[in-house]
Amino acid sequence: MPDFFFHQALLPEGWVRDVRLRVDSGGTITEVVSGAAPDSSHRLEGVAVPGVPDLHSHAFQRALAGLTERGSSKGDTFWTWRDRMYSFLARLEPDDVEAIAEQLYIELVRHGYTQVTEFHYLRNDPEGRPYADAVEMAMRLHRAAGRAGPALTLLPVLYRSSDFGGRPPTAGQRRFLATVDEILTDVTLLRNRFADDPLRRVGLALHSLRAVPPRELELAVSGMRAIDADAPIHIHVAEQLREVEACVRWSGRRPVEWLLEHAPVDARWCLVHATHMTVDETLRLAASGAVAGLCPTTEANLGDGIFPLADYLVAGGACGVGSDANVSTSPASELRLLEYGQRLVHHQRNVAAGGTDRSTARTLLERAWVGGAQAGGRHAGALAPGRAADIVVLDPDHPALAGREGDELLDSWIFAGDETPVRHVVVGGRVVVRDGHHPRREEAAAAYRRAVRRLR
Ligand code: NGQ
Ligand code: ZN
Repeated sequence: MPDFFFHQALLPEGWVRDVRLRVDSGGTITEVVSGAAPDSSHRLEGVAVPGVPDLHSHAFQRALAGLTERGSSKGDTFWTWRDRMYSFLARLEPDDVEAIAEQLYIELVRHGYTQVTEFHYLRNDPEGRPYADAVEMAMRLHRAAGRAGPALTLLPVLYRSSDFGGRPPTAGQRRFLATVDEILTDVTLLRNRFADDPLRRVGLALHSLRAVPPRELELAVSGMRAIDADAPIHIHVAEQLREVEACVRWSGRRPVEWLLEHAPVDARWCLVHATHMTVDETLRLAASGAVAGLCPTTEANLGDGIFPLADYLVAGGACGVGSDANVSTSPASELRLLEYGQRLVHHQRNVAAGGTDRSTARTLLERAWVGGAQAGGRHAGALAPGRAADIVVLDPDHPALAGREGDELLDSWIFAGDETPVRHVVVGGRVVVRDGHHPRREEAAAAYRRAVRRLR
């Protein structure tokens, strides 16, 4: 790998000038020198900051974006959206998923995401039978990411029931179903196939407390730990009020409360959404060390509610952002809406800043860098030795960033417009986007158009 040279960079100690980064053949930063001479290093013009991890994606849902925005006489909810999503996915074939995912991942990297964690539950064929290769669909995501460039963490998803109390799955859920043993076998298969690939990581997801009964949750978690003690474990939790109410009826506990009492939740876990929490749950989740996986544009799109970010940050909780249903593909949109939700609720400004004269975008990005990397099980999130060389190079000449210095660059990236001022993107030491251009952009878009037209 070449050395990289940047005129300005954000290191853990702060903003510095003339930085040379040395990267080994596995894509890990080995040395960071500031005040360096450019010498023979590969110069990427602009301002280097860590790449943003996307901690929660369902790639196939990208192709549904925009098709669920019509009112209906019954009133639209998360649950009617979900019915629509089920009928959309019923026809998806592996080729479609690969085309959709490549287009999505290119958009994600162009906007500054360098790693994607796929909460992957579209496992079986349209009749609900496993593919000849049980991890066929996961391999399609892997191939799409191989061409588009982001690092990829794959989370095979355990999905067993349609609701609390082990209610049988519905016909619309047959593509998601597998036993604990089958899912753990998927995990092992994928781990073996990716053993030598520093851009791949495998963990486990439990779809939700609705979809995974307690005994199977326990078996899956202990099985995953026996395979890989450090692997990330994710779960959707407390996203919708109806889900919270059903959980209380079933167990006498709220979902986050139940999970914290019954599962070994710690820093290797990511609780996706966790929208509806009492103050007590908020503090306990923060203390657990788990990452709250926040997906503000999807949560807004689906009418979920607003995460109690202010209390959670004061309590020192870890969090990061995910693109989830992929109605938006930019980390700036997620972080901006995360902060704006708080402003609207609290009638204040700069809620996430966390102190006098602190930059809101810097605080939000630092959480997303650290929490996202933690949730993705990737040693990344900072320009420092031992971390993956996942780098976003901002364009200081972009009108949105012109005349900005230091943290103002970050505040302007997140809060000053809809265009992305990302110039170059590096993943694991490889330049994936150069001067805003992705080499696969046209070809991937053509394949994507063919897929979505076929699916209409
Ligand atoms: C999903 N999406 O698995 O794609 C879910 C909806 C469900 C979000 N939670 C399905 N945003 O929760 O049952
Ligand atoms: Zn989700």
